[in-house]
Amino acid sequence: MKRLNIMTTAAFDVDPQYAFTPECPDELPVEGGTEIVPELNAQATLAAIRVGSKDAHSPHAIWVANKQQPMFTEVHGDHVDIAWNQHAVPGTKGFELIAGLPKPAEYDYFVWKGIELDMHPYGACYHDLSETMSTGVIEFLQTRKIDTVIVGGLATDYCVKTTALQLRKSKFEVIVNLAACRGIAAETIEQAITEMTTAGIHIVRDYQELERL
Ligand code: VGL
Repeated sequence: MKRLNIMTTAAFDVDPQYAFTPECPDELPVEGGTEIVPELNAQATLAAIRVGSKDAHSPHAIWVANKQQPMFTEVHGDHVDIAWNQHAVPGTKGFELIAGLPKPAEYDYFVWKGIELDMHPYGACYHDLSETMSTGVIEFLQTRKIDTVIVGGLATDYCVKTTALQLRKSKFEVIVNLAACRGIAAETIEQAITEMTTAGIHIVRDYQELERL
């Protein structure tokens, strides 16, 4: 890939919320989730624009796991797939960005996703699973003449992967910084890396490798 040009590069913080950290054990805790903050901040120094996203879910969403509908069971609907533990409910700790990150209003663009009871998107670029209703972030990056996006966040194997693939489909050069991500399970992380590489996404180990590009 060609050298990183700060002026045309954006950094994307995907769902770096307590919901996906061990601080919220009843939500979707990802080992080491809070450790990504210094890497997200470091990669942002290589970018002119910083954008971010957050899950914003109702406790009454149809995909919330319960006794009748345990986690991972199939949920029927156009924009839901499987049941997940309740997570990232506005007003709770799980909704908050991990300490050390900017506040949402301090980003250049910010996406809140999954507010509808019958929609559970993974990627931050579309509100729906069929990827037709834009959240506006791709158009924002295009307007700002961004051609390269460095991506990190939680979790590698779900929301980070889907966001990176969506950006790639819109012709951005996409770099996923593994040190700025943590994933849910080793097997799905491996699969995600293969899928992203196949799509032409660059994978780097950490900020130091990014700096050398
Ligand atoms: C996520 C599973 C369910 C994520 C969100 O942010 O990666 N994963 N909801």
